[in-house]
Amino acid sequence: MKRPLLTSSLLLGAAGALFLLFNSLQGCRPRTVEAAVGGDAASRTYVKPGAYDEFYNLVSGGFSGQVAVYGLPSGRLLREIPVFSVDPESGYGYSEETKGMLSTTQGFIPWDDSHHPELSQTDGVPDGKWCFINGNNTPRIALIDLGTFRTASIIEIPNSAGNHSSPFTTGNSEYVVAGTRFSIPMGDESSRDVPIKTYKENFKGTVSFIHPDPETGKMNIAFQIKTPGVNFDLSHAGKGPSEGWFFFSCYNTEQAYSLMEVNSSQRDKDFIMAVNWRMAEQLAREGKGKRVPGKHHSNWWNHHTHSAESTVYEDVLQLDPKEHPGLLYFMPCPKSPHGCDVDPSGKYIIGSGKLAALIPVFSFEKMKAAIAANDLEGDYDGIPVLKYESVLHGEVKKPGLGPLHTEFDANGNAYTSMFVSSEIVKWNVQSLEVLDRVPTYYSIGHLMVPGGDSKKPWGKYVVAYNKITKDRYLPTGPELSQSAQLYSIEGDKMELLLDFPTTGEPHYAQAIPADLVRPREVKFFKIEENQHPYAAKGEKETRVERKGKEVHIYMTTIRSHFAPDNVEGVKLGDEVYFHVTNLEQDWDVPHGFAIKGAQNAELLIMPGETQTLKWVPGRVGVVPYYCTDFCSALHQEMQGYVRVSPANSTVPLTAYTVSVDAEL
Ligand code: K7E
Ligand code: CUA
Repeated sequence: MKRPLLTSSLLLGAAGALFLLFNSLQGCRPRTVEAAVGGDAASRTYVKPGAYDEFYNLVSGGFSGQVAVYGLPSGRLLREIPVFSVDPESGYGYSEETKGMLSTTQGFIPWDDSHHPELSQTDGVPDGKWCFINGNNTPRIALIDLGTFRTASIIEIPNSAGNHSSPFTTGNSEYVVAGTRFSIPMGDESSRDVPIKTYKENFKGTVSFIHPDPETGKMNIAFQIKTPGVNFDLSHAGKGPSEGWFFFSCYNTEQAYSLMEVNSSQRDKDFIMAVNWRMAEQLAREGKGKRVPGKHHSNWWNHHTHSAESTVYEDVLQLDPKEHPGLLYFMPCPKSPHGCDVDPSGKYIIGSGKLAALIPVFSFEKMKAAIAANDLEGDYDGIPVLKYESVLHGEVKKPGLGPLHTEFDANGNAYTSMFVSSEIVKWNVQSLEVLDRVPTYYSIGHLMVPGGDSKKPWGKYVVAYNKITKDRYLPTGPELSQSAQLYSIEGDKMELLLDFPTTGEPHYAQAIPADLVRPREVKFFKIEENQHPYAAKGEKETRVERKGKEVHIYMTTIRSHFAPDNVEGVKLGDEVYFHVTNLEQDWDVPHGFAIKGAQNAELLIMPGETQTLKWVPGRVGVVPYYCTDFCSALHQEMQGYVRVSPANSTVPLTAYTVSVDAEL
């Protein structure tokens, strides 16, 4: 079945007008600020000095490639976690140990675009163990361990391009998903080298189900489902009655490949794709899939060696839905849906058509009934398309302009972000009645309620993550910090409480009570458990070794000196590796390491950890190194020298330390 495309110039004109609206209203200013803020807003967000916030708020950094952690309700920035981009502050991606985290089949990739943090879940509720996030550009998923707030593993997604509808989780984090934004030709070289014009014949999509090991957090791709060539945008797992299903929004069902802003908006409806992942899991288990080319890296942080390890997989298990009826269904969804959200009861699926003037709410029960009754309007590239009217619970009429994303509270209400009309709209999931609306400043993208995409939202707040900041803060040149806004949802009416700037561009975010995260907190690494091959677990183990052109310095740090702090016998042409072990066994006492002229960032070494900086000296002389983190009253004394001699020098390789406790 192919529905007719809107090709008449009249309809194109109408579509054009919608784009104009969509593009031109991005700075529209709602009511005045004064009217929007209550008098007691300050006391409701004030966290007094020394007191803690109630929630951790993990926010995507967008084009920063990282995840930022804020406290709520204060909006205070607590930490920026390096994930997909190198981070000179911590040495992530610069130290020899961390480079492997960013390794891919295309080599070392130092940047990505991170969009959707998703907390791991137990019984459909965030459990405070991990936070996943997608890398959009070079398709990857990362897992952050909330014991350390560090990236613990990263897996590359093969046969994908633009990993956007990712990494949403099933109710017990059996899987996180990755759906490709761009469809592409796949397979061997000759099948990939095809004219772009052959999109319809040759381009396909995939959705992948990634399994994180519950113990180690190491990830592998359990199976991948091949789909028609469309763009996947967002997704969410079913829960409760819809547990076992996954829902993905798709656009560009026109299968356009150029002038997308017009050509991919022709159809009146695109789709929500429903995936029976329990069935897929069963098929995979029964060996029904096919191993197809799909080389990818799975990188994992080994907490004992304090180093990244990479496993390279050559292929991936793929399922073809054409061979397995019942695996995939399409539900028609108006106008280029973006968000795809499932309410806490698991009964309703919300599609948010960016260009639609309503919000369709689908009923899982009706979807099951339509499947059972074979109530189809046809098929799309071999996949059954259910009838819109048959699967619809109802439509939210006139909610606002440019609906993007929906989150939920525990009382049956939904909160939808409206990009074009710059507002949050609250509505009731059962009655579909609009209950309240508040302006956002400006052009909200995602929004987030603590636990708001889970079975049991904690509610209390909704946070808007805005695309445009304009005049909200003191100007800082052409680029302004992006902006988040905190609203109370405890009463019937939403109330603006706080604005706070964010790092990078926030897309999605998650929040969780701090009490659920803190029991796993790691304060330092036990030195006796350090299995780094170049660790020096005491100053007696410090030394220098030459292996041809490589010089390995086994170094330690403790307040307030390095051992060794004088090294001689390094020659031009050598590669010097400083393997620095931080001997401290105390909370919050990292030491830093930097050496003059290093074409590299510093190291920041946590207590009990070993990290390595590679340095290639470029000239003869005596070169200082020092600790970069103000660690004690004698931090400024924490320094050393390396003597670099000409390539033909006969100065012997020696290292010595003159320090008060060198023999400890
Ligand atoms: Cu910013 Cu989730 Cu990538 Cu919508 S997406 S806004
Ligand atoms: Cu160690 Cu400053």
